[in-house]
Amino acid sequence: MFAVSDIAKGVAEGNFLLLAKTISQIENKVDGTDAYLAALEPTPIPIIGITGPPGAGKSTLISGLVGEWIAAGKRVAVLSVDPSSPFHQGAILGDRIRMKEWYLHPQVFIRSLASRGHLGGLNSSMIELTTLLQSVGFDRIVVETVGVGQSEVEVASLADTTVVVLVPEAGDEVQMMKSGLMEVADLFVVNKSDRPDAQTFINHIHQMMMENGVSDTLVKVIPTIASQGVGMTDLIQAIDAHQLANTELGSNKKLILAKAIQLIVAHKMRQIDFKKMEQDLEVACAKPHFNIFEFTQRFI
Ligand SMILES: Nc1nc2c(ncn2[C@@H]2O[C@H](COP(=O)(O)OP(=O)(O)O)[C@@H](O)[C@H]2O)c(=O)[nH]1
Ligand SMILES: [Mg+2]
Repeated sequence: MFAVSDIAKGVAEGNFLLLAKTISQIENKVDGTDAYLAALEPTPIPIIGITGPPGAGKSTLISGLVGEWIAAGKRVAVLSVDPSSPFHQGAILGDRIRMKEWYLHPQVFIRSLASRGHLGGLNSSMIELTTLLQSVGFDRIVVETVGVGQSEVEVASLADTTVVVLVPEAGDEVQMMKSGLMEVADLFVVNKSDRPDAQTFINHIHQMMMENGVSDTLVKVIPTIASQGVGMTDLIQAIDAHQLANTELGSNKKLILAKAIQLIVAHKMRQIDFKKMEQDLEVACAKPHFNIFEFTQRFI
């Protein structure tokens, strides 16, 4: 694996080749990955998670944020995770078009990741990859995920600030309740606010927040028109304010604890021989009175 200092040197010069290779190595868990990760010296750069339904304008929004950040001299990394679906290629192509002006910019690293069949939709190496990005000189780290399945909940357990992007459309309010978005959102963005029903929708979110005991001094609702670059400054201010509050409240410690547990569970899972489990099950099931507790004990 490559020396972190060489990767950081490349990042400083706008050459992301070694970084890209290292990301692939980590995703593939090549030999030595655990030791490599354990030797990283990450900076506590907050991770910004952007989630929401497909087509809400997440990539367009990120493109706008990137524009503001690089103008301020920041280096930005964007990881976008798409569910592995027949539309995966299409989604990546779409993102490429949306973020095209940044693909070759020396201050911007963009990488699309497959979700690799991981249950909730997030790539299973996200904690590893974001920690790598925190160690090689980026100032802003963004993770884009499509809000399907459990991915909002997962991104909330990864990101210091979770931004939920919605669009003013009838029926969304019902969806929002179902998927528990109230619990995961640190900020709501109502994108496509050029639509006539935007204000009604914003009012609705405020009302739902009240019903769910979510304080609107903590969780802001920001209207944007990403395709016109409207609202980017407000959003950046809200993100910065949330991260400041987060540190003051000590919420970042809770997040670290949750990530530690996640990593330990993942590590334990890797030790289980699922092939053998399947074979043993054949035998165990053939006997009368199969007991699942007795059976699982052998694998714990
Ligand atoms: N009318 C309008 N269209 C937008 C806005 N933001 C994004 N779009 C369009 O919505 C479509 C989906 O955007 P995209 O960023 O790919 O959404 P994502 O799937 O959430 O990443 C694109 O055609 C964008 O041009 C907006 O504020 N207003
Ligand atoms: Mg997108």
